[in-house]
Order: sequence, then structure tokens, then C-alpha cells
Amino acid sequence: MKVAVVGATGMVGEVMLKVLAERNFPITELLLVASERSVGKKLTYKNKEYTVIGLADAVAAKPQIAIFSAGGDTSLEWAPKFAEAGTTVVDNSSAWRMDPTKKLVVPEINAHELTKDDKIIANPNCSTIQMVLALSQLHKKYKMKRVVVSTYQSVSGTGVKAVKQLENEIAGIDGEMAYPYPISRNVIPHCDSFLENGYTKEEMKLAREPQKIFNDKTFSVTATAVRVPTAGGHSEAVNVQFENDFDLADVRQIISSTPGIILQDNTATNSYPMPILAHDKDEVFVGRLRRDESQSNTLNMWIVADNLRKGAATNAVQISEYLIENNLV
Ligand code: A2P
Ligand code: 11C
Repeated sequence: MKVAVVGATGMVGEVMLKVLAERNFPITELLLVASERSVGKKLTYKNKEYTVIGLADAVAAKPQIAIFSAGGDTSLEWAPKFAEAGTTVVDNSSAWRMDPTKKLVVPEINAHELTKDDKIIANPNCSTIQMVLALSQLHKKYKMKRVVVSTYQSVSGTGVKAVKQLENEIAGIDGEMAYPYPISRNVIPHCDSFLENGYTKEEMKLAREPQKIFNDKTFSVTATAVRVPTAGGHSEAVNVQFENDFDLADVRQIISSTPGIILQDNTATNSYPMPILAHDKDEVFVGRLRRDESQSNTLNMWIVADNLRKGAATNAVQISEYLIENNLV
């Protein structure tokens, strides 16, 4: 496969290269692409040095797959140009997610919907991916009615500047601020920008993307997204009300047999998911499973995943693997 990684110099791009190498992705030719600022820069993949190229050169090279993580504007402008040249784009930005002509894919849930005609495929938001994966098999069995989610999101979701802000604050160094307030020793109820309805964009992604991924509008989601001073992963407290009653032992069994999920739920040994345990892992970790005693058919759970891995790079690479395995590129 001739593969382009667009945004290769970025934070997700770096993890993308790591994941592609770890999974031994079948690459015959690799194109590392970034903005004009980075053209000529050297990057390493599997101990080999590559020179960063620009987008126009990458389109002309006609890769079979281009994995994008270069921001929404770059995707809006360039993904169609790659698609026109015959390349299948797997896009990590929010640019195409809610476009009704594009599929929004978490491979374990809906990759079977993909066809050869899907030339631009959207990767969901990181906090959406871990939540829907944890809920997918429970939804199948018990049918979700309403989800209330509160997130505790890692600074790595904002980018390099935010990671640096946290590091500087911990070290007592004055530096550039990614957030309007200090993040060390603080939590900020503000992920991405505010919308007219009073929610943030991140909260609306959590509310809207799951319905598209499950192709089901019969349930609703409401979210509060909060930034916390952690770097290794996003955590989520999820309260889910089902149409049907469930058995907690059965819930545990379903969660532990869902591909891509690890059940970490033993209060006797203080075993529960945390960002320090999920960091650099591809799986989604689920724990603190308990019945909501205030309402019927309702479950409380705690979900953690590395937002740069399953929340971004790993999911995009898994989509690309599915395309190859099923002769869709
Ligand atoms: P560059 O390093 O040249 O700016 P991050 O999310 O960590 O900021 O990374 C964003 C990635 O997207 C980087 O690889 C960045 O390249 C790339 N990028 C940003 N703007 C453009 C653009 N206009 N064209 C191509 N790549 C872009
Ligand atoms: C965050 N979820 O942690 C964001 C980062 O729509 O892909 C990714 C934004 C997106 O702030």
C-alpha cells in the first residue's frame, strides 16, 4: 500500500506513525505530509528517515490511503482533492463527521457499512469513540434510552501548547497559555468553543455523533465536558438508562467480551480505569459498574482511554486495516 500520513509532524501524527509501525501496517511507500512550514523536515519511521512533503505533491503521488490529522480546514480543502485522485481518505478532524454523505466509523461497531465508494471516511471525536465502544454491546442487548456523560479530558486533546502549559505550571515556569485559566490544580468546564445554546462544541459532538455511529435516533445523549490536569487519556462518568432491565453480572460479561474493551472492575482490589493505566494502550477500559439506585434500568460506569490512541490514531489505522482486509481500496 502507498500510504500518506497528513499532519505527520503533529501530536496525533506522531502517534499515528507509532501505531502503524507497531501493527506492521502493510506499507510499500510512505508519504509524510505536513504544512509548507515543515516541507523538507526529516521524520523517522521504522528506523528509516523520510522527508516531509507538501499536500500538492502528496495528491500527485496518488496514494491508496491518506490518513489525515491536520485540522478541519486542511481536511475540508484537501480531502476532496485526494478523493478525486482515487485516494481513500480517513479523516480524524471534525470536518466531515456530520456530513450525511460521509460515514462516521468505529470499526468494531459499523465498519461493515463501508464500501469502495466511500472515499472520505470520518473518524469520530475521541471522547465519543471510547463511550460508544463501551456502550455498543449493551445497546444491542438492552437498548439505550438516554445517556448522561461527564468527561474529564486530558490536555493532550487540546494539543502541544496545552501539554506545555501543564508542564510549565507544574515546573513553576511562566509560559504561553492554551487555556484562559491555569490547568494545574484546576479543572476547566470548557472543551473547545462555546455555541449559542450554551454547550461547547465538544459536548455537542458527544450528543450527536453516537446516533450517527449506531444509525439510531431513538436514544439521546447530554454531556458536560471538562478539562483536567492529566495527559494520558480521557475519563468519562457515564449514566445510561436502558429500555430494558439488565443483570449486572451479564453487563460485566458483555463488557469483558467486547473486542477492544478491558473490564477493570474490582473494588476489593481498588481496580478501576485511570489515565495513568490507559496511557499508550489501544484498548478502552471500563469499570465502576453499578446500578443507579435512583432510577430503574439505569447503569453507572466509568470509561477511560488514551485519546491519542483509540480516540484518534488507532481508530483511524483500524479503519484503514479494514479497508485493506476487505479489498475496499
Ligand atoms: P506543521 O507541523 O507543518 O504545522 P497539531 O494538531 O499537533 O498541531 O498538528 C497539526 C498537524 O497538521 C501538523 O502536522 C501540521 O503541520 C499539520 N498542518 C497544519 N496546518 C496544515 C496545512 N495548512 N497544511 C498541511 N498540514 C497542516
Ligand atoms: C479534546 N476531543 O480533547 C478534543 C480533541 O473533534 O477531533 C479532538 C477534537 C476533535 O479537546
